[in-house]
Amino acid sequence: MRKIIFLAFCLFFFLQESFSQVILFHEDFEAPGGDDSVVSTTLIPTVNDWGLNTRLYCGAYSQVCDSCQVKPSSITYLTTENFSTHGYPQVILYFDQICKVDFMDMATIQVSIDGGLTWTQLTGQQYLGTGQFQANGNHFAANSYGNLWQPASPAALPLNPWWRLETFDISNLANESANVKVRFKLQDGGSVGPNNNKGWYLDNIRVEGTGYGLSGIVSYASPVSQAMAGVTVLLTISGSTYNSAITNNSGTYGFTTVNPGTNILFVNCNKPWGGVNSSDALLVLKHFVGMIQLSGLALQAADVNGDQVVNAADALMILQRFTGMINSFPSGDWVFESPMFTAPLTQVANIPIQGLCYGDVNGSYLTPP
Ligand SMILES: [Ca+2]
Ligand SMILES: [Ca+2]
Ligand SMILES: [Ca+2]
Ligand SMILES: [Ca+2]
Repeated sequence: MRKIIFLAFCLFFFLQESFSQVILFHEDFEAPGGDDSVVSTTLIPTVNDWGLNTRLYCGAYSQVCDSCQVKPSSITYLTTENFSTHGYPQVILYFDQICKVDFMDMATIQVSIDGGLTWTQLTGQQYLGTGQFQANGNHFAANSYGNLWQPASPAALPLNPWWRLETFDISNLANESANVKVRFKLQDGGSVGPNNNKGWYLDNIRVEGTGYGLSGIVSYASPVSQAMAGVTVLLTISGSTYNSAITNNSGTYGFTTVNPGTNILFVNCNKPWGGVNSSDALLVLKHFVGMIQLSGLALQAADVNGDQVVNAADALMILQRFTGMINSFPSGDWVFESPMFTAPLTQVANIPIQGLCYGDVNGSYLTPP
């Protein structure tokens, strides 16, 4: 249920924001799932493990975090389940933390791209936050935010205003990998044990990927194709539009991120209809009697009555509209290609889209700007 609610939440934001990242991993420790997508392990098992904590939490809907106090002469890990970053050249790790840990103990973060066999420690090279991290030797401690975490008072009890959001760009370590894990490593150092410090608190661990972008030119399928500015390109999955873009003066549309799944592009165009005369009707008749073979977009544009076949009825209707006997087609005014592709994309994609006015089988229309 937690995941369903979360997916609905994500969908809401995909609809609200024009450029969204894709969430590749997420753990908020909330009920009913609790800490079900992370695993706690320790080198010397004791009762003092990573565990849910309901006294501290971060975020409006949060009621629980995960925490661990330094264990004497030991190392404790909180490790995420595997997730894939395939198709995402940019990968960002976020988490909220209170690191009320003695400076000589070591709270570090590591990334694996082989399902946990080997690990790479995150350093200042990846860190995008404002806490003291690299200067600490690439670990967090009670001194990471000046006096906020009261480094001079080891026994001070952490409070909810102490939460800080951390951001690491792990793209250079963990992009395009099928078996990525992140782990939080808490290691005893200096004097044995936590030195009265309450420990490390984590909430809202998430990894977001930015996929390969998609762009292309929308053009009118005339013999010399004409770029179409100001038309709307819709990005859809399963019939639902989750993003849209308007073509610029060069007819170019662009999307920075594409949601995973089978995507179909559609075009909305409100430009005036035109380009149709008896030459088009003649081409449709020639196609009907087998003298020529219309195909692709021209064939679609020929079916002006929208009955899925191209015959003399379409040719007649084209003549009727050209001569002003009718002023619309059952099919509508515009037809565009609707390219389909699968995401995540494996590289930057360029997908051109062509359109025609219904009836303009020979593409003679000079489209308005
Ligand atoms: Ca939480
Ligand atoms: Ca210690
Ligand atoms: Ca027809
Ligand atoms: Ca024409």
